[in-house]
Amino acid sequence: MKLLYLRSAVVMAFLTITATGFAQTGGITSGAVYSLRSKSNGKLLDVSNASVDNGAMVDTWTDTRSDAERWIVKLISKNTYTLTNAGSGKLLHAAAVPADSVKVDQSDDTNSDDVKWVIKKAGSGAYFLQPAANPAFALNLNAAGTADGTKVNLAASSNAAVQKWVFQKETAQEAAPTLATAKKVFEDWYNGYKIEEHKGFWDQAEMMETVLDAYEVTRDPIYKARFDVLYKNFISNHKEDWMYNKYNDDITWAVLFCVRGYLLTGNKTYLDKAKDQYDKMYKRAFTNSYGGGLIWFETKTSKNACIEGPAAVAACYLAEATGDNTYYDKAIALYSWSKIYLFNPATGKVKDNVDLNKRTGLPRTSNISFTYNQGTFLGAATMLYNYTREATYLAEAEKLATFTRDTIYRGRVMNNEDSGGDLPGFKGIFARYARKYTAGTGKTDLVDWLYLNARVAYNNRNTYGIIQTKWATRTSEDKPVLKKGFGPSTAVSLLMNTYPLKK
Ligand code: 7K2
Repeated sequence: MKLLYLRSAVVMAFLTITATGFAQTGGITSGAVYSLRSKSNGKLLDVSNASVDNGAMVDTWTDTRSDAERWIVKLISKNTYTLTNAGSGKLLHAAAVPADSVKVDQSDDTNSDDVKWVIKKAGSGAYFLQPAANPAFALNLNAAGTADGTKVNLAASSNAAVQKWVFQKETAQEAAPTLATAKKVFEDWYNGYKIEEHKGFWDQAEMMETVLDAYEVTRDPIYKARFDVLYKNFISNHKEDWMYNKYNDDITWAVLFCVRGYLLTGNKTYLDKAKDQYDKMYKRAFTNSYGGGLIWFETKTSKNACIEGPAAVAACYLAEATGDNTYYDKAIALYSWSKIYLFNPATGKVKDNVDLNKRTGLPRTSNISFTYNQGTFLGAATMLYNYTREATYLAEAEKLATFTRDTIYRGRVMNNEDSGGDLPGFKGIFARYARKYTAGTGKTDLVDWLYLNARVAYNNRNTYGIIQTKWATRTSEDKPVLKKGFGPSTAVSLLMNTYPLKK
């Protein structure tokens, strides 16, 4: 009797019997959220690039507090668990019958052994994870790599550090996008890149619009105060009259922060500046070549979507701010002219520019599309719909939105426009007008996709809280390069402009 009692006491000390009746591995709580730190390189088990796709690889990465590095561990049968990634909702998965070097990725729940792992104590608070199909193998850090992004795979079970994982219980996090996460990425970007010290023109104008977005959606006076500082800096860097700048689009981007600044704060200085600079820009930029529209750069012949779109939006805002409906007339004229050369209302595609073909002397439209042009035309269609209530504008807005989502990105996370000085900032402009469209028309067709983008982008932040412009690619741990705040501003715009949207 005594022996039996003792033996079961020993057994009880090693096994905890759960509600389901299965023996759990000591120290692991079923249903809890964990990070798994490699005993070999000190980094956390992670879904590569915070992907939500089946088949995405699993690697190890610096702890950035990303949900891609958090796993919900659930007891399935004796000492056997599934590990569900908190970011993607997918399960840690052996990609083939266990053997040396078999890949480990994530997958939907297959209900089979390929998503089940036997968790065994490895001493000193660490554990081994063996694929349920064959415990002769174990989850293994590939080639003892030390860099961020080192993959994991399967290898013959051993006692090596590359197979030992320290389970650390974590508190569940708020999933982006929320007010709190949007404010947090805003602060990390704004302070990390010292936005108030930037001297640029159009990139600074668009970052100032991001500050206005933050004020518009949160009404937190901190953003208004910052905008006032940024406005003063802009004037001190670029003076009161910007006509020395030959880029008509530059003037127009700056007019946008002025007129929106007025509409949001009531400061008349901003409206006066917007009107003065818009009128001067329009006067010099409007020509009858190709039947209308605005010249992009003084002395050149091309008419570009990056001037027609913002100029149509700015005219709508100016009409709103002044009550002068002749600005709406301008917006309608620019928008209608663009439908001939730049924007195909049947597909929703905005092409970049029209210019003279030097050989034939005929106008030729480029075929390339960028998100910022999709965005400003989406904004113009939305604002003209709200002014005229004509169904055509609404239908065209919907085309512009769904072309961007379905044809350019196939419903996936926006992960391009990263080269050069201008392209990295384009997507933030799209996100701004995606909110305007959703809030202004009640159409919800972008909401799920924007949420997907925001969630993945947030989970790809680095330890500085910075999210680079390729939202579906993990941001490296490099310290912010102070001059390059434009690309990282796009995710700030994305989170700020997305969190208020509801389906
Ligand atoms: O060619 C234009 C435009 O049509 C095209 O979409 C982009 C991207 O490049 C330029 S627009 C970028 C300008 C914005 N304003 C300030 C200028 O310094 C900058 O070239 O290829």
